[in-house]
Amino acid sequence: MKKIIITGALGQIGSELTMQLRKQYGVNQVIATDIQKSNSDVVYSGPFEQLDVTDDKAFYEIAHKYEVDTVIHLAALLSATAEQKPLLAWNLNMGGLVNALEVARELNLQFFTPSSIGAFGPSTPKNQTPQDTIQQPTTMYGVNKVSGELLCNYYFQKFGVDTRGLRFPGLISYVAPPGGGTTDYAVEIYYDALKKGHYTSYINRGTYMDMMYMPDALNSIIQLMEADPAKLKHRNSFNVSSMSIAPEHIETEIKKHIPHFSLDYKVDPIREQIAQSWPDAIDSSCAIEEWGFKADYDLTKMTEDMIWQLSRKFQ
Ligand code: AKB
Repeated sequence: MKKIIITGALGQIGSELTMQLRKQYGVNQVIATDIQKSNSDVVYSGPFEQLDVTDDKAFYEIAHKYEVDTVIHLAALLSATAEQKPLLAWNLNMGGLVNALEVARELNLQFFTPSSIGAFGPSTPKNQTPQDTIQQPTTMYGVNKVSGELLCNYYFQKFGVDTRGLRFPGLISYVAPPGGGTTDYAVEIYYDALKKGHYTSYINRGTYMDMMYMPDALNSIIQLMEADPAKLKHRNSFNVSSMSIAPEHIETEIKKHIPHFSLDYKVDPIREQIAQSWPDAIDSSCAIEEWGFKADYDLTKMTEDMIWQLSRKFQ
């Protein structure tokens, strides 16, 4: 039975992944950690430790104390915040990652960390972006993600650490909000649709980005971690996407449920520029071939579920 330590467990992915893994592997098999402590199910439903991932000793001690066999390292700053605080992003994103990899090497742990569509840049092919292609990002977040992918591959090749990763698109969820990302608009639009019947988008009409609904993201992490290593030609990290969309496509879907919904635009030049530097639509075929990646939700099905879940939440 797996025993997993998760960093950034109170973040957008961590909040849901922790609960799903506890359901799947048992409550005491999943050690949630985060730099902060909050009034959340993640903290009270099983083991929880406060951990600053840049503190290598504390990281090692917690992993050692609980005798874990897997580390899922999620703690990181997202793209828009990283652009505002580049030095903090470097120190946290790279410092945290190398500490997590060292713990995995020292304790012989399986390892997962997410990369992102942010690992691509303006010189990357925009459509059907291949798994192996030019990666010259122009953001601090992207620099962190490319360096992180290379570092994870290095730990696999040099030390035999079983490192695995996914290049996530924007993740959409009704549970925990994202914070500081470029793709956050695609979550905010649903909240505002229900609360105000209106959303002002900071991403421009016609700006495409890849997205994925959180249940598909969680399943893809679990599936990749359980995949037969002999079948993996790639490691860090796999392209995965379920849809390539611009704000007006979400508007059309929301209007099917909330006909009076309206969308206008007040473009934020920083986040728009980041979005413009990323692909429009990445190609997930290596993930499909090597470990059977499959997304259950397209935009229509995701919108139905988001609206239903958020309506219940706001009742
Ligand atoms: C962000 O917008 O920074 C993230 C990502 C795509 O990695 N959601």
